[in-house]
Amino acid sequence: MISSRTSRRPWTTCLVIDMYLNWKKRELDLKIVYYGPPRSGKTTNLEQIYAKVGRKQGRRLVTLKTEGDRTLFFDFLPLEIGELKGLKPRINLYTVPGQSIYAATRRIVLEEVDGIVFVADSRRGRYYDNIQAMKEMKGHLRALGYHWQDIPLVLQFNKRDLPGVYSVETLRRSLSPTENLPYYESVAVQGIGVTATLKRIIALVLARV
Ligand SMILES: Nc1nc2c(ncn2[C@@H]2O[C@H](COP(=O)(O)OP(=O)(O)O)[C@@H](O)[C@H]2O)c(=O)[nH]1
Ligand SMILES: [Mg+2]
Repeated sequence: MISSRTSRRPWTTCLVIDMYLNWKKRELDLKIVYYGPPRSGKTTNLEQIYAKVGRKQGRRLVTLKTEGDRTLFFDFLPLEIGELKGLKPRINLYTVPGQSIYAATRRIVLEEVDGIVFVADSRRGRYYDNIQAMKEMKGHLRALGYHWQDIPLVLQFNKRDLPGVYSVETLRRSLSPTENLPYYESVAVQGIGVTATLKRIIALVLARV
């Protein structure tokens, strides 16, 4: 199914996508996707998590970047967390590539998702990019047969260190006008808010399991 959807891509692309997305589903093998507009800080979140936890666990952060340091395909970081009822949950973190030409890739990365962190860019001028990315994400989930309301979703308002950013309330209202989604402020480059966001999405995902 994945191959036919990507059949117009080079075979190497198909191979890489198949390799990660057809990862043998084990019990409590959970998939969390970091979604959001281009350059909002999704890859930076994974880099910070890798530095804090992943490296200690002997994990590898797989990032596939183009020359301009932009995410190509996706980033991938598997993590293990403590035992839960005798099982060792494995949390697979993914990011989507932000650039508009990769919409099809973003949909593929969302397949079999268990939880989503939506990384919004707090900067002025990025208001509609955030909203557009949220709209696109819901469209992809619908196309994949999900009710997006059924999937745990945490908002992260990133780049709070920059001057003249939108207020938290403005961002919250634009991205979650009625649903009261949990949200965190963050400065991903400094690691601020990254762990809190991750812990919350893991808790929500495990609560559903
Ligand atoms: N000032 C500031 N820059 C950030 C922050 N988070 C990420 N960045 C920068 O924003 C750019 C895009 O980040 P990246 O993680 O590649 O975005 P992605 O496209 O969502 O994966 C990079 O230059 C990061 O260093 C933040 O909290 N504050
Ligand atoms: Mg990226």
